[in-house]
Amino acid sequence: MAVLEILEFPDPRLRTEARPVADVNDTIRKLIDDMLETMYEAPGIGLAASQVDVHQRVIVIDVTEDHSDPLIFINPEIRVLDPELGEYDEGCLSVPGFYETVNRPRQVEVTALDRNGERFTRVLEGLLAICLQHEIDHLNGKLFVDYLSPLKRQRIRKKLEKSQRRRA
Ligand code: QAP
Ligand code: CO
Repeated sequence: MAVLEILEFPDPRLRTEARPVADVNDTIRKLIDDMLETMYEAPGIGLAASQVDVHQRVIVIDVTEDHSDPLIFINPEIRVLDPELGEYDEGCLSVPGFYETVNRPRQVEVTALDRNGERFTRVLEGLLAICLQHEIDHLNGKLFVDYLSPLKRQRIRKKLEKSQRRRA
């Protein structure tokens, strides 16, 4: 297993639309294991392959404190079950240090493939529902900062560019 480099906003590669996985094989399973290790090491609760510069539709999520419930979603499709929007203070490993309120549907049904390529369907609510929608946005080249005002987004971009220059 390996810890992968996480792309940071405003890296243009985060805007790439990810392609569906054609075959859930050992290469994809290795990617999943590396993504889980990368997410746990960060630490974070969700990671999309786009964030590690792999533009395939793969997401890992674990909202438990003890890393006991890793969830894998390959080629996820969601359907909104409860269109009522809930507010959540979201963060992102690609936007380190910034948390802002985003509104999203509270309850969704997801159909996806698991790490064996088996299709499953699950109803998600609470943080899991929010996190899955956030990660699917990544697969579509979208970031939570896109929901903020242009002024807020610009401020975040300037601060992150500055810290990226300091590290370079
Ligand atoms: C997405 O985000 C998410 O700023 C997952 O300095 C987050 O794991 C969806 C993280 C909240 C819904 C609600 C962020 C770690 C982790 C940071 C994460 C940071 C270090 C973010
Ligand atoms: Co994110």
